[in-house]
Amino acid sequence: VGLGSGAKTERMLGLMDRFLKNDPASLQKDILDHVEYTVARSRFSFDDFEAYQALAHSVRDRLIERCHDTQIYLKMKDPKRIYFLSLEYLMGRSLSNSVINLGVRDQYAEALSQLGFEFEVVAEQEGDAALGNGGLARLSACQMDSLATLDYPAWGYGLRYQYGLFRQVILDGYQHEQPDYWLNFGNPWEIERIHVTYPVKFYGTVEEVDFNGGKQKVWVPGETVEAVAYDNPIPGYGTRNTITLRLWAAKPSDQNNMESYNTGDYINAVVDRQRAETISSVLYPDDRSYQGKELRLKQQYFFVSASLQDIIRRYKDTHNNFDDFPDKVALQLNDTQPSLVIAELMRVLVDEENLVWSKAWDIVCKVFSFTTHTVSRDNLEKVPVDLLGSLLPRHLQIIYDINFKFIDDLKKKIGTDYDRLSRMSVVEEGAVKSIRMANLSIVCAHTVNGVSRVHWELLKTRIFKDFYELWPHKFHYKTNGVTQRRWIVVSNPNLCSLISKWLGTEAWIREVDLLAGLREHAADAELYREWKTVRMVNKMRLAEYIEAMSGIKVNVNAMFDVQIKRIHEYKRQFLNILGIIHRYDCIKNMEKNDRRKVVPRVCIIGGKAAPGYEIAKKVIKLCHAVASKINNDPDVGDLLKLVFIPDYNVSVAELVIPGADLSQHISTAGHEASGTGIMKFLMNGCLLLATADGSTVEIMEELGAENMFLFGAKLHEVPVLREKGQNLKVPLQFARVVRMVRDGYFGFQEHFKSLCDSVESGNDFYLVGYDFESYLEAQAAADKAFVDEEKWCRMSILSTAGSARFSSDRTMEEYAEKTWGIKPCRCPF
Ligand code: CRA
Repeated sequence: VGLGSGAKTERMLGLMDRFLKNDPASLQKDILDHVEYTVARSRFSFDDFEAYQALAHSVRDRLIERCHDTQIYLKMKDPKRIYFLSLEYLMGRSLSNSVINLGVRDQYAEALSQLGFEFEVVAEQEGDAALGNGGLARLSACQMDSLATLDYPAWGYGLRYQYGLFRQVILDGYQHEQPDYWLNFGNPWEIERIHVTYPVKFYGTVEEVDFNGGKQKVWVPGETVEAVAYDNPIPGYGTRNTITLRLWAAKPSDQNNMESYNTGDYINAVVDRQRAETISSVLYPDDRSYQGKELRLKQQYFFVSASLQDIIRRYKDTHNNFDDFPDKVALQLNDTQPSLVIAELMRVLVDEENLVWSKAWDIVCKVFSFTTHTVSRDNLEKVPVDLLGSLLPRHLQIIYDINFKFIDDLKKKIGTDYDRLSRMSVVEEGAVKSIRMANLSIVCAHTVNGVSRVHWELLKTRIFKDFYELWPHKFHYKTNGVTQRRWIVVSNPNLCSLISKWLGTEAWIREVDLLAGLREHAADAELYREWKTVRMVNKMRLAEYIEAMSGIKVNVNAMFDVQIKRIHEYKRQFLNILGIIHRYDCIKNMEKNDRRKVVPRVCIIGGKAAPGYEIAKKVIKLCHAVASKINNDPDVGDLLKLVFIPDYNVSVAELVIPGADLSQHISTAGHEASGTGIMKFLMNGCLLLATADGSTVEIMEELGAENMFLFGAKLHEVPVLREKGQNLKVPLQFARVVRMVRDGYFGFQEHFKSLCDSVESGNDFYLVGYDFESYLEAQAAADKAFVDEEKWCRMSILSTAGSARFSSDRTMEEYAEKTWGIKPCRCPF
């Protein structure tokens, strides 16, 4: 495409009127065309789901148009691009987000209404795209939205799993996992690119061949699988820029065992080919630990190899050597899951492009940046050498070579401190010899980012202390953020209008710092009135959902107290439930008259437990056991309800968060690298009950501690308290509520035994007992604030006003400027 010259640009602009039109009449015609020709239903008779499909295809047309324009423009400008590599993305639904970012929400709503459909009802037909587990995966999705909105030349790469994160079904209070075959009814948000495919190779041997008078290592692979691209357009808000999230699916390759077709075993040959597809079939459902599993390693390499081939192909479109590669390409490793790409890029440069090792290594070290999301060494990813050696023999050699040179240099710097050398080595000796993927990433990346300031401190002083002392300049942090487009504009439209009204502009949707302007109105009685109305409408919507889902009728005037996130011991849902038991116990033991003073609460808990995580599953069961006791106790009535929301996912979050009064982020200090759920609640004016962990510390600085309910052991106290173990003083109320569970007050005595054991003194690693007292105090402070409606409302407004810093727009700007060295490139058409 030879744009650039004046005449051609002119011609291009002349084609403007060829763009799809966005007035309601044109949209209506588009929708009906898609009903008839894409969905293949009569335009005189179609239901909500078919309306959704047609609508989605009509939006898709617009996305494709913008995607093409963006790519054409970027190709012309050839700026440095950021390639974001992540094995997980939690996109949720796309319809509402897309039409809002395209600026055509109201036009579509009108077009639909003339056809007799309601936009909200149609949008509800969409299922979630859940190609990820939790925080890390939703963070990737938020960051893609920000990259598009801020006009950065970015690509996301990932895997197109056929089965996303399992669906959680609760039977008798126990979690059961059901496969999420999300592609069953087609996926209008993706574009299959059958011409964008790459072979990905596995197994085989490494041979030495003569080359240029010397020896050259050559990998002779044993199996080839084809990677096919599926493009998911990500539209920016207030810009024509639409970037691409390219996900790879595995297909059998024609390069495989052609000869077996001649051996007569035709059926088995076909079945064999189909096995290739299993590589991209299923997402691993654990969000913190990775065991050395061959399929997972295959997924990682498959994704990395296809992405890199694509990136290099694009680079080579305009360059004929690798000299400018670091000036044109930034590669971002989202945790260690894509880290094999380091060895893969070395292999391509040295074995295929014939660069000398030192030149290749120089390039590799300039292009990679690495973000770690982990706080504990135990959770760092390791790959057994045997496994890697059999699947990717050449890569193992390359990693050994990288390590050999690294250790050699290191010895020159630190001498023969063998303990330190062995801690820092990329190769871990031991019962199972393994590759430490984090060490590999740090050795090669020019920048290592943490995800909050506290996390950065932990990286420097604990997890990667040795590396920090060697290369202090590499270590930084970019506090996580979430996108206000999804978490206010899409999920809380009433609050969105209210904010725009009081700020006198919608500009905050792109320039999020403007939100701070709400502070000026934090004492305005009129704003209080409107703010409360919006919040009440959201609570009513949530109450309806709760009733439809569980049959429980809740009092909308009660405080809605929410904890939704993955179930983990360190996130301490157990502490929350024990607090609820304490509240219940207090109500039971009160005189009837005193009960009038109790602040009514609806406690809402939701989240999935990893399928093999027994103790987390017991927490879910306990929640149900306690709920069935409390919710059916006439002494308690509306004063206390406990609701478990099943199958927590992005679209459930969009409903629950705007309706929450109080939200809990109560991990033991030092365990949450950042936490991003808290930022969504903050944006929606929900008050926070939290420990000083992860990004909460920065939120506290922004809001002032007086506008939150903080409690619990501080980061530096935790190790000291753990030391004390058995001798740690635990409050009496704590012993009492644990005993109630232990003695079978809620039934299932045997089942809950190990759960109770896990918080017994001497055993209580997560300090549930120690923090219980200050937790109850924080809860009491929340009760007190809630009855002072004005105070609560002011704190709520200040929460939204203080949330600007926790937008992923800020995070992406920091990355662009400080880590990737990229600039916005805005499509002018
Ligand atoms: N589980 C951290 O635990 C953090 C997100 C995103 C996590 C969270 O505290 O907010 O990443 N870590 O940075 C992770 O996935 C592999 O490690 C998470 O989501």
